[in-house]
Amino acid sequence: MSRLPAGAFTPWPDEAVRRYVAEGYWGERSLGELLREWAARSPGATAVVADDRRLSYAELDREADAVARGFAAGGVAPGDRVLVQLPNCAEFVTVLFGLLRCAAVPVLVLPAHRRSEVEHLARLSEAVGCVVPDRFQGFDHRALAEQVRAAVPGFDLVVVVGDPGGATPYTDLVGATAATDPLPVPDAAEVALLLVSGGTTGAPKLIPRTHRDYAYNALAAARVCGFTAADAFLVCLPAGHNFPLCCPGILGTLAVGGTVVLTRTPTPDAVFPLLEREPVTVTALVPPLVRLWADAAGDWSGRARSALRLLLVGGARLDPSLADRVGADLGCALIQGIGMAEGLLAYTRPDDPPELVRATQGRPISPADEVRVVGPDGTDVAPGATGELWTRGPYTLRGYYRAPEHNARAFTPDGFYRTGDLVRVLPSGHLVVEGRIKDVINRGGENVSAAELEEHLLDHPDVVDVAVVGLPDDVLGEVVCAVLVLAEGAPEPRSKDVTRFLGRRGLARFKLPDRVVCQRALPLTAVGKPDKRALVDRYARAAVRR
Ligand code: OOB
Repeated sequence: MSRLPAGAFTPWPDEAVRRYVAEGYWGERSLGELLREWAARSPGATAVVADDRRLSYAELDREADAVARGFAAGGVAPGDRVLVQLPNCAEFVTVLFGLLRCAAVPVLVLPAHRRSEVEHLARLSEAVGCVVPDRFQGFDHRALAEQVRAAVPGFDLVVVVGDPGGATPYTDLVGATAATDPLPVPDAAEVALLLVSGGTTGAPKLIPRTHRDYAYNALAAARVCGFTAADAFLVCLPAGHNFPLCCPGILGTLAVGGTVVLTRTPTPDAVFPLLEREPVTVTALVPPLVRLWADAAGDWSGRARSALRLLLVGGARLDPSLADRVGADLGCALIQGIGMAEGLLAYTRPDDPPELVRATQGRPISPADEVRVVGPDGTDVAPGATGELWTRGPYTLRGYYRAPEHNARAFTPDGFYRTGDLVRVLPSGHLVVEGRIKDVINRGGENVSAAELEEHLLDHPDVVDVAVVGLPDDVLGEVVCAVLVLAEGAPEPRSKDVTRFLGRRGLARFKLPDRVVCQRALPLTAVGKPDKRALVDRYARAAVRR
């Protein structure tokens, strides 16, 4: 069931579909229809708060319809892909639901992505256009959108939230038509949206999520976290990321009738005054932000602090001593977990013993999640031993978007997703993340693919060989180190020169190396591959952050 190009979506096998439907994991309604139900249930309740905008459920419902009609009038057809690269603002939510409601497929590009990523994702998804802010954090997104429009055939529509320049203003889109023709209603089995993966190979991959699997993801996570209509969820991390979007995030909060509050900046100086005004009860953070908030909590007034009941932490390893500071300094309960845009989500439970909450990454949120822990030979390790996490289930993908070769490696023939994460499982079913075998650096919750960076660096005229590794860091967990081998006689570049080179190639800032070192040759392993472990050992001491 798909209006997408061939190879875009790998369906679950019939047997799994029957089971997930029969056992009630998958519903029949698309996300756009679900919003209609949520709005009918509590039309006057506050759905979205951001900047100077405050939308009730009825208003959100109406604006999403207006956006949908605007896109349809602008020529966006069912199944068309549209990049959404918005900061955390009310329009992120209205545009998301507007696209879902005209059966278009939002591609959730993050605001930090630059030309390299955006152009690649536009080509890969064959997008018909994008929705961007005018500027965000000093960066001109309108200019980037124009570059992509010039480079990618068929990418014609640029909608701008804010000052439109020569492009289509969001306000025109919303006011475009008063028509009441019925909007196309996608089937719940269709792909609703595409998420960007942290990736292990060269360029980022796209993850198709269907209406029914994503709706289930949101609701199951909301249940596990005890979300109710009384909750107000603060979106601190970029809204297009799976964690704040759906784990339970924006969708899980709306599903239970709560309020979604969005902030463009997650730092204490921006967030703490907001917490004074809005009685936020829960938010989701990556570990470096937990540390920042805990350090600043002394300045936090009792009023802001008293509302916050729960903090969700995931995306990267949370040090148990930092976990302790959630209660001590921030005065709220902690749920920690491991999640992935590909699907599987594990969380600790509110009634778990404190030791499990501080030192494990929780257990899968769905009874239908299947988890295997596997050794290098592909067989299950002994109970409690460490191995690679393989998983399948009602909200875990069966294939990346248009990536047949990668899919052949990333999935087993019986549909398990090989996560590349190393875990062990406690008798209680809780997972403990012990590391990873994929070549990714987790920089404070942002995943940087070593291969992607290496490909760019090899294009530097003076570089003949390169290895990108993660070095341990107290604050970010890991930082990015590029080890370069230079051409005979080439001058040793300064770190700045290398990051400028990568910046000019349009790479997101969070991927730029924190440290650049040069060697005459790379150490090799017994099979002749770059010995990354030796490089980490050599440079681990004296790691410096940008
Ligand atoms: C979520 O995360 P992604 O897709 O940006 O990244 C997923 C990857 C995981 O495969 C794992 O390598 C790493 O990030 N990760 C963790 C972790 N949580 C994620 N590594 C160590 N400890 C953890 N607690 O889409 C996502 C992240 C969190 C919650 C929900 C979704």
